[in-house]
Amino acid sequence: AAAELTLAIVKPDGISGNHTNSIKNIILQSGFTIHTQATLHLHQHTVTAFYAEHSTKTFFPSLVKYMTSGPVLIMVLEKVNAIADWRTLIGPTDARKAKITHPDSIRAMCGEDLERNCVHGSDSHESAAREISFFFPDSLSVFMLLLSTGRSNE
Ligand code: YYY
Ligand code: MG
Repeated sequence: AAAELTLAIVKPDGISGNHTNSIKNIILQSGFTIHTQATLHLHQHTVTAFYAEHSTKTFFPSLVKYMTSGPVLIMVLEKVNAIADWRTLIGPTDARKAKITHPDSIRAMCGEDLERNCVHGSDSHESAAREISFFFPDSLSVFMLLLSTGRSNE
């Protein structure tokens, strides 16, 4: 099987709570390689564009405030089945529920609740392609990998 790319983000509470190293250890121990990474303090316009699918939801203003409250670590992860496997590792969206149903997940480990859930993961091939090119539009190697898995136009 071909390697696949997905987008992971350590959100502001993950960085400020000093969870970055443990998250990176889990990533590497689970067989992913960190293909690209960048630490950014996101602007509200960037968060609005990234989370466009949620822009009409009632939680959106609060989500934007949270995601702009401090720096985030954005990573492109590479592995066979990276997209689904990273979603499994991070666990359910609601970190409070994750602590009960998926205690070994990353969101159970470092998240707090439905909003402050510590990490992001692309939810599909289509989202991964969109989200990776959103943050790394100029990366030729990312483009080649997306192409090689035949998903550049999804
Ligand atoms: O993909 P995932 O992050 O697990 O959840 P989404 O449903 O895509 O929501 C994106 C983001 O929005 C979520 O990580 C926290 C926040 N959020 C929220 O604050 N309140 C909700 N009711 C749903 C989502
Ligand atoms: Mg999502």
